[in-house]
Amino acid sequence: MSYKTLAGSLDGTGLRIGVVVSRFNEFITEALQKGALDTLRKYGCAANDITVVKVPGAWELPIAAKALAPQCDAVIAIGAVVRGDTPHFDYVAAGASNGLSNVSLQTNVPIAFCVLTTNDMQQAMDRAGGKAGNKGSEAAEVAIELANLLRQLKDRS
Ligand code: INI
Repeated sequence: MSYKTLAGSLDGTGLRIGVVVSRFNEFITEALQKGALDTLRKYGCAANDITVVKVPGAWELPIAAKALAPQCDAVIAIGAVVRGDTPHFDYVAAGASNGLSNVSLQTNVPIAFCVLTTNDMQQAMDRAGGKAGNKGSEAAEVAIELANLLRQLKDRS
């Protein structure tokens, strides 16, 4: 018995990728953005097929991703939400994650979730090019893989 198995490749050629980036905790999000853009280029995405959109904070990522998604094969959403002394963290983190999930399902455009939600700044730095790698780079790989997978799935229907 042989099964048809579908999986997206890491070939970025011809893919249009949107990168939505929050400015809050900018030194973290800039490092994540650099990781994402370097990896997109490494896998063959053309510079003029990549659109970077800046928003003030992680809360604003979903609305910008929703406007950008129809023009893209995949979107990468980048933010850094760092826990403080009040429950604000929980509202911003939940709004960003639920909102981005909803946008992806509503638009059928994959959104790679690169919103760090950390207890402190050190944990964020560790994940933005520090000892835990660069989550922006990982998100770029996910965006390319999912864009190619969704193309295959759409071609079958
Ligand atoms: N936005 C973030 O991206 N990260 C945070 O850690 C953060 N904190 O802690 O407040 C944050 N707040 C701003 C929020 O995203 C909105 O921009 C703001 O509430 C205006 O809508």
